[in-house]
Amino acid sequence: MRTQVAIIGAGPAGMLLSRILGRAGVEHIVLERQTRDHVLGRIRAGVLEWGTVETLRDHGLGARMDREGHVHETINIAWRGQELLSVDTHDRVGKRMMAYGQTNIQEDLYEAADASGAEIFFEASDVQPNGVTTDSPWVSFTHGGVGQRIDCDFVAGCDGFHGASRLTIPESVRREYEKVCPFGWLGILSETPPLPILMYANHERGFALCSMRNPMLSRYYVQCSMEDTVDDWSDDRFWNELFARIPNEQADQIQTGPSIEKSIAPLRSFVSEPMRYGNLFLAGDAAHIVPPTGAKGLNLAVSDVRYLSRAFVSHYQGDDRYLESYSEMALRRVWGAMRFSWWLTLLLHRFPDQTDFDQRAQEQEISYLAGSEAAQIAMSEQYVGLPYEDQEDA
Ligand code: FAS
Ligand code: PHB
Repeated sequence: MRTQVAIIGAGPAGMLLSRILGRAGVEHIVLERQTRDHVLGRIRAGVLEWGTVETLRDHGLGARMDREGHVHETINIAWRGQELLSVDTHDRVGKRMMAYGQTNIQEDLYEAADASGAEIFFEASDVQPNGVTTDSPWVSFTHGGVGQRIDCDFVAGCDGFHGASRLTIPESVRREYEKVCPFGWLGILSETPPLPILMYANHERGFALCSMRNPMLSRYYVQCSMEDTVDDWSDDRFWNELFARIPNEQADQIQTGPSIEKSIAPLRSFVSEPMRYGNLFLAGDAAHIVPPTGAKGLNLAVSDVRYLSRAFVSHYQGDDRYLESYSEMALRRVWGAMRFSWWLTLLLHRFPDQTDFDQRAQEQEISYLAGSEAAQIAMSEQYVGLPYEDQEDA
């Protein structure tokens, strides 16, 4: 087979890239290791930066989000057991956030791909980029037991943290940065009305988070040990721990119910530089992982794809300046999100070696946030998403 861009991975990054390239008339083929249903079965992100909302709308992917999504006006931080800091991001920086699950976005992306006839190979195995430092790279893979080859101009590695693309870049070229958190997030979904606000909690027992997916689907998290398994956490234990970490006023608003999904996610910060090697370009989790505290993972995949799709489309219009600048431009935003996510993770979690001094210092920083408009503007502009560099160019 022959195409212009071979996309590895049919998660949010790969499928948004497919959508944007398809609408721009750039030929591409998508290769996905799992089945479509397996990808759709993942429970991941839930909060969208406003730039992500606008990007989805710009590419005809906003209708269901605008019908079913929930616009958040405030970020809320519970602390000292009963205190609640509420920051109105629209009041502070003129932007809001959208609660709309990654699972829904994935469904919308696949529905749009079906409608446009995008070529996707699910259950593609042994996917391997080849010749990426030549002008005629190709991707080899197996599908239905048959060896296949796609000759292309570019390979887009959108295959997540465990994918093959990043490892195609020689170790001598790759610079990797990693910081692993000594705890995880135990998350549940329950078919109950959610707390109307997005609320994080700093508590001496540990972090908690109250979020949503829709008016009858709640998403809650509590910080847990990485030694824990979901079997250690009955629903009763989960609800009791959540209520122990949040103010009574909000706890009284929460309707409990059986969990329909329960999982423990590790927290890590990871960046692999550069995000380009010859004609191989990385986007999304293939190049970076952020702790979910700042709700940046999915949003960074979107910003990478905005920059990368513009680079490919411009190339076929005879302009290679965005190909040349892609890695540096994407990494500027990645590191900005990395720093913000790490700052919020340090502020809200109970680290194993934490002392009473550390706890008081965290509470003091939240108290400072509560009293400082400048501090709230700084937090808001990063949480809702800084402007994209392509918007400044426009
Ligand atoms: P993805 O990992 O989503 O997609 C990569 C795709 O490539 C997958 O479908 C995979 O099957 C496929 N693939 C892998 N190797 C391949 C190969 N060799 N050949 C072909 N295909 C291959 N972010 C948030 O903002 N908030 C959250 O709360 C949050 N929670 C998360 C919880 C978990 C357990 C995980 C793992 C991540 C979470 N994230 C969260 C981050 C997550 O949302 C990612 O940022 C987002 O999925 C990134 O999208 P992609 O880059 O497309 O990577
Ligand atoms: C979620 O709704 O899953 C969510 C919200 C905010 C975060 C992380 C996850 O920071």
